[in-house]
Amino acid sequence: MAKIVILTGAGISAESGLGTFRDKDGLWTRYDLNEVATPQGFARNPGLVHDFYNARRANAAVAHPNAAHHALARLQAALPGQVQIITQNVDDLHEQAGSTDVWHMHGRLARARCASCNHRWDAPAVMAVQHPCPACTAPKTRPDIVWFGEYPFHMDDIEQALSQADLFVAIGTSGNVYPAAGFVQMANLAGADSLELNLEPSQTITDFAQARHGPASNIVPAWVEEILSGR
Ligand code: BJW
Repeated sequence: MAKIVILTGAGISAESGLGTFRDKDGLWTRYDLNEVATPQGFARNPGLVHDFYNARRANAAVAHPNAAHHALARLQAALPGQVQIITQNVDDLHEQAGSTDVWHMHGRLARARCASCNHRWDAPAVMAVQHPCPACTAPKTRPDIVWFGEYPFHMDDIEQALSQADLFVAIGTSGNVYPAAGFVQMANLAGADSLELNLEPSQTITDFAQARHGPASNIVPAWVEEILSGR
């Protein structure tokens, strides 16, 4: 049974109104990533980091999946057990579209974590560091997000899926951030075919066997239709 491993990034959610990081007007042009997306930044100013993620949680709460998220959910439903979605995104638009078993390698806005005992729980709309952990009561609440210098989630499962992939597809990701940017090389080493679907050529374009460029809401449904019609 053919295995398709799909990596998504901020570009797939751009047409749902959620900002990307490195495009013109992207989040990193307005915020200093060292202050809002590192453990050191959180230690220096947890209030600033919570403000950043509380605002992103509020934006994500009113966002809806677009045609690209729906197309991937359709592909998963049509090929049960053959399509694994790995996302770098912290929104839940894949799940809202009906995808199941999505690996959020950089965490989720919808979850909170205790920086003291690692307990996790559903995030309230507005979080603050002082909120006591439901398990150990420490006032060390943080977003359940993977920041720079931290180890991404699901890496063992991801490495195994890539080693068994027949096709690796990266959608809406600039290829700037590791380890995700290295997945195409891991899939290539495993003998998989590879396809980039992005607005423009990414940093890792030369590692892909094939590429199509344009808005995700156009090129992803078109690709899914081709797969499902056997073309
Ligand atoms: C569209 C579109 C449309 C627009 N349609 N497309 C030196 C060398 C190599 C590595 C390192 C290094 N120094 C440090 C590192 C490691 C570091 C890293 O990679 N740094 C780089 C900046 C160099 N990585 C880490 O620290 C990671 N941990 C780690 O490495 O642990 C050790 C380890 C080693 C080996 C194995 C395993 C582990 C952790 C990284 C954590 C990233 N965190 C962030 C923020 C938290 C989440 C959040 O707040 O949301 O995650 S950073 C940010 O970038 C976010 C994203 O998930 C991530 C990737 O961004 P993405 O999705 O690619 O978005 P953009 O904006 O970059 O690109 C969007 C693309 O979409 C563009 O190409 C557009 O063209 C396109 N697009 N509209 C289709 N409509």
